[in-house]
Parts: sequence; structure tokens; C-alpha cells
Amino acid sequence: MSTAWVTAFVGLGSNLDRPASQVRDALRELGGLPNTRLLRRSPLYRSAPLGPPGQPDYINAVAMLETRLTPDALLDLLQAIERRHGRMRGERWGPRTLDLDLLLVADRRIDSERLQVPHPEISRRPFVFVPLHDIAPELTLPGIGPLSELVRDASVGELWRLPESADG
Ligand code: A4P
Ligand code: MG
Repeated sequence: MSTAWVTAFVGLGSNLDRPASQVRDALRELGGLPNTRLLRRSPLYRSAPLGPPGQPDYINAVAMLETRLTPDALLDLLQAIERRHGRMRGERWGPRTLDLDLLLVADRRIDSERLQVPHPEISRRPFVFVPLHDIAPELTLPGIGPLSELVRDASVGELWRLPESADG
């Protein structure tokens, strides 16, 4: 464990088995991780699936954490949460009960065998950068640029914000 607290962002996605509940439960579990605090959570969004056709729409959200865990330790715990939600690793970009991606860790850039940070797909995925912008509009993405410019220039397409009370 490292000693300094750093800010980290996690992207959540689900398109199976009551996706909104999967995402809400996972947000709670993120807040319960050791040496970690949940600082902010975005609204939930429904989004058209990216990847193989014929899968259900996704529910997506982003969480802002403060953590003393190393990025590798945090990834281990994210994968443990995925497993508890019945996640089976299958087809790339295929349907899943819960997917947790480590989007950003402070302004660090990591490129190891198991971890790339910033997550390489952020700037191509409105279902990630729109909720990220909701909770951190001032952010600059290392190697990419200001998040506000990304949001301003993007074509957002099929992305719908859910009312706070929506369940299921
Ligand atoms: N890995 C490397 N970097 C990271 C990181 N920053 N965060 C490695 C998390 N994991 C990272 O991931 C494969 C490996 O990536 C891990 O073992 C880890 O060491 P995975 O979750 O097992 O595989 P995957 O999720 O099936 O593949 P992939 O390519 O990561 O899929 P994505 O990118 O997560 O996409 N459409 C909509 N609308 N909304 C979605 O949320 N999600 C996906 C999944 C596809 N289409 C979607 C959505
Ligand atoms: Mg993933």
C-alpha cells in the first residue's frame, strides 16, 4: 500500500440481470473498499451497446474515489467485486453483469501488462466521458487534454440520463 491519498476514477457498466441495481450495488461496494473513500458518483445513464450487436442496452456510471491503494491493489479489488456480481469473462465487448474499469489515477500514466491508465478508450466512449464530466468538469486527461473540450466537441449519440429514482 502506498501512503499518499490519490484521486481515482472508476467506470461502471452492466447490461445483464437488472443492470441499474448492479451498478448501484457496486457503487456502494466501492465506498466500502479498504483505504478508500467514495467522494462522488455520477448519475446513471442508459447507453446503446458498443461491440457485438444484439446485446441489451447498458447502464453506465462513473465514481470518484480517494484511495491509498496502489493501482494494482485497486484493480484486484475491482475484479473481486466483478466476480461477486457473477461476472464471467467471455466475448470481448460482450454482455456482462458488471464491468469496472479503472479510468484514471491522479495524473499518472501506467502501461503495464495488466493495467493501462488512463483507460485507453475514455475519449471514444461518451458513456464514460459524459458521466466523468458530470462529477469532474475541470479534469484534464493525461495525454488527451481537457475533458470539457472532449465533451464540447463530441457527438454523444445514444446516451440517456436516468432519473435518480429509476430502479431495475
Ligand atoms: N486492464 C487494462 N487496463 C485496465 C484498466 N484501466 N481497468 C486489463 C480495468 N482493466 C484493465 O478486461 C480485460 C483486462 O483488461 C483485465 O484483465 C485487466 O488486466 P476485462 O474486463 O476482463 O475484459 P472486457 O471488459 O471484456 O474487455 P475490455 O476490452 O476491457 O472491454 P471494455 O473496454 O471494458 O468494454 N457498451 C456500452 N454502451 N457501455 C459499456 O459499459 N462496455 C463494454 C466493455 C463494451 N460495450 C459497452 C460497454
Ligand atoms: Mg473491462
